[in-house]
Amino acid sequence: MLNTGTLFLIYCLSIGEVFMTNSDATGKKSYQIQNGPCTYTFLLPEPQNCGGPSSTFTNQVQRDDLVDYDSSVQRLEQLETTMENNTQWLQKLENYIQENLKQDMAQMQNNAVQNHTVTMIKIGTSLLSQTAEQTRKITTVEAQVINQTTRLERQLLENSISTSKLENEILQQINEIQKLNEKNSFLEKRVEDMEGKRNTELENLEAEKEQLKKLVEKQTSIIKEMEQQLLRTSSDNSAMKQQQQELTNTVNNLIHTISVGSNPAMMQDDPDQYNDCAAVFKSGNKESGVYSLTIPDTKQQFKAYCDMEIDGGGWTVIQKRFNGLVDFHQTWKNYTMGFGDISGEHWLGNEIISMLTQEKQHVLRIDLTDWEGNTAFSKYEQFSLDGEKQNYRIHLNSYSGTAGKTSSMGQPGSDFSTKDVDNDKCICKCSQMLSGGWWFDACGPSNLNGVYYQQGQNTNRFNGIKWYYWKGSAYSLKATTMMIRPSNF
Ligand SMILES: [Ca+2]
Repeated sequence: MLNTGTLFLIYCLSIGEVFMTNSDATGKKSYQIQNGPCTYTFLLPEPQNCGGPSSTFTNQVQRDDLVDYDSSVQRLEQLETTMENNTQWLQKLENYIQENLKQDMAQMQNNAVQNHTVTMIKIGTSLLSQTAEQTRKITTVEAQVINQTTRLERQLLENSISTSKLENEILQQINEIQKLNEKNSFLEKRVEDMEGKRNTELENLEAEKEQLKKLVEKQTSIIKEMEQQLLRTSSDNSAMKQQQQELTNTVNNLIHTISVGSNPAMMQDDPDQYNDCAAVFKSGNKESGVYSLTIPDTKQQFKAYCDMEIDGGGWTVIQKRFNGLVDFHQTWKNYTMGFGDISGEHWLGNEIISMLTQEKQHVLRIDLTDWEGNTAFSKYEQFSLDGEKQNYRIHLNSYSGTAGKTSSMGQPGSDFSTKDVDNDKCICKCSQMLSGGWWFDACGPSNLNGVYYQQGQNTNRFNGIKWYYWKGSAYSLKATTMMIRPSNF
């Protein structure tokens, strides 16, 4: 006889792991089998009194011998029947289990396949979505790359267009420069031609200038010669006049001597006593003419013309002009010592004038005559000349007279200048420009020692005998007299 529990366990072990057994109140035992993810629970009946009764039974056989034999046989038969039933039941159970197992396995396989499929689908879906994402990103990147490429291409195109434009412009500029160069060359050639012509003209002009210069030099020498001739003539004339004047003076003196009788104060007999014409006048000699005088504090004699008629007389004439016979374009030395004809046109001399006016205060009177017969005078109550070291600087004060409301002598006084000594205030040389020696300023409104112009030629002359505030700057006067007299006369 087989124990059904043992068989069952053997079976269960063959298909899985039996891991738990329990007995419940009915005496049945439960078994749990784990097979993969499945757990099976079985309830099996337990055999009762199988061990103990066997010894009891053996004892009863021995005691009763065959009394209970019949009952034993019956019992055995019952047991056999039970065994068969159990075997059948086990077979059924086995079948059932096998059926269930098959189904479970199929189910499990199905589930597994489904799970795998789902997982695979999930993985596939995930892969697909990732692929889609990657694809989308790639597409985006591609689009960006395309955009960049397009933009770069466009820029390249624009750059190439700009380059073409610039090239065109450069070509145009080069053309312009070439044209300008051509023009420049043309102009340079023209300038060279013109310079050549100009040089030729200049050479011609230089030659003409040289010729003119020679001509001018020749003319100048002729003029100088003529001037010398004129001077000779005029000096002859002056000498004759002087002789005439001396003769007249002699005659006058004789007449005077005769008329006066034996007058011991006669100037000509004792010139040491008279330093100027005022003294002569006061001595009783009231006749205008040439007198011999003595420089104050010396025995140096000099001759002077005395005007004894104008404005009370007693005037010592220091300058006289009336006919143009004496050249007043003289040197410093001549103006210092005096020149000309005392009885005619002359300059008394800066040294004598300086000595006289420094010795005592003097009045200066200037009488002027124009070519229309008008006369005028200018008078300065104070007049003096410095010495030669101060360039015979003139000092004037207290102007009055009819020859202009304003003095034509510059104030304050100027230094004396001659053609060879320039002391004026002009960057030019006034004496050389205006002729004569004078107290030029720059060059000032007067010059009574200018060129003597005859009637009809005396206007529009800027280097003539000028007294601006009477007749203007371009009128050359006919006659002038400058004379001095002590203020206390
Ligand atoms: Ca000068």
